[in-house]
Amino acid sequence: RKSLKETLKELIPERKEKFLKLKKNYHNVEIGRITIGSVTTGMRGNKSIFWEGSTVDPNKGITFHGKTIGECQQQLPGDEFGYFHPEAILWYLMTKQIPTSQQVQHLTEELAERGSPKNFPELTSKIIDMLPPDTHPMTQLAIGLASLSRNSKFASNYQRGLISKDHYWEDTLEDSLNLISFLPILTAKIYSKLVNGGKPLGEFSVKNDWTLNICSLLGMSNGVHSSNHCNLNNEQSKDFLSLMRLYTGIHVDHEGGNVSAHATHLVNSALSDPYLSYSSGIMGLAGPLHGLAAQEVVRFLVEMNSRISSPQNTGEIEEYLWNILNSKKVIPGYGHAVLRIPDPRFTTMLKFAQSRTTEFENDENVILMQKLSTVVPDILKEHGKCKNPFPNVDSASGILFHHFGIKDLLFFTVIFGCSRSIGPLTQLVWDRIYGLPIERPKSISLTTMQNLCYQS
Ligand code: FCX
Repeated sequence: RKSLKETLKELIPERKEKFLKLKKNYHNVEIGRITIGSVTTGMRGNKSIFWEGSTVDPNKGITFHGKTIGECQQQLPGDEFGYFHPEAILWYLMTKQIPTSQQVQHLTEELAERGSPKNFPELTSKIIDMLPPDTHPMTQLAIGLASLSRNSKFASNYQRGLISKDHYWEDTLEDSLNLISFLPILTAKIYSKLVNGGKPLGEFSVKNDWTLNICSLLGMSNGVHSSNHCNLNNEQSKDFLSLMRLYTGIHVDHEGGNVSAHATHLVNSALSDPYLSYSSGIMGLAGPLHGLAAQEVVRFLVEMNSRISSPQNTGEIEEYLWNILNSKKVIPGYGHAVLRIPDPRFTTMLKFAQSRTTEFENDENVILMQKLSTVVPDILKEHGKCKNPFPNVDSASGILFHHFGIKDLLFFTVIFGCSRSIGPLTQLVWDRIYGLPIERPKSISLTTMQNLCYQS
């Protein structure tokens, strides 16, 4: 049974050779144009970031090494509901090969061992415990991740001059797998501060897979309701585990240009270790226009339901939405910088809700979420500014977690942050394998742009 690292070792020579050949022989082949528009509207469409794990096609949505979410659900080993484990897509993103169930099991056991309490750094626990309880959970996550840098194999070996460029990838992989494996305990520490005065909500077990450990440590898997904040019956805790598996499986990557991926990749290009790099990614994910939209959507739905008579009342809903738009606010959960269709991650989450009607039929927030997905696009089209009037990934996720008892709005993006570690950290390993240099694009001033315009 070859480990992920041993499998990578065999793949690297051929792939590295292909990369170096392209880099050497095709240095000057043009990829695309950079215009004043690109520079003044957030580098939209500038194909200038090297990224392999996934691509977002405006009209197809996300594909992971070319496979859609549906194809991944069919082809990757998964649970009885067809939801692949994050460990399965981690293997797939890292190797571009569909893992066998044994390989997934092997990686699952490896992550559980790496992430067990005996290996979780005491300093990070103390730092999180010391933070004021009203510190935003995403700030806590960023601080926790940065504090783990003390444990970075890459940083210590690099400082001691013990690794050469050809071996950067190995310590980057080591740190990345440890970071991913530490997330269940780190996430649960942050959550238990929010809802349980910092007292543990559940147990970690090396026998659990990564997702089950997250659920168990959040006190959301059956048998460990050590707090009164959630009272799921067995059926519901199975549903919650499926939701967490589905959610964390499809949020792992969304090509390289989104803020969290881009920041992680950029910071690591300076050889900051994976903990510092992903901590930077999390600081970007904490932005309301990016990952924090997950919490903004839940706040929006709960507040809207408190203002309208029923989640089915189209007239009231339309009036409410126009007020939002006319006061120059955004409707969270809608729009996307690349997508021009409903986000397939949204439709996958919606399908989860629709396949469990009895569970959700009395949840007004879930009903409103579904209703909005039929009303908002036409309003945004009429409003005429938003290039993508359709629901994005954040439209459905938070409200489903909220339904099962994760009521604290500020926490949703932390779960997003658990999943989003997998894609960007995979890219860091390959960035170091390919020996990508520090990133240093040119900047340009308004004067220079004006001169360009008035000359031409
Ligand atoms: N509601 C209201 N107005 C919106 C809007 C929305 N949901 N989405 C875009 N617009 C507006 C923009 O504010 C902009 O107006 P402006 O010119 O006055 O500033 C105009 O439409 C053009 O924006 P557009 O080019 O379509 O979108 P951008 O690429 O600039 O921004 C995001 C994309 C996602 C940031 C934007 O659609 C938005 O703010 N959505 C709401 C927040 C959200 O859901 N973010 C999650 C993002 C995604 F899921 C992810 O993190 O991957």
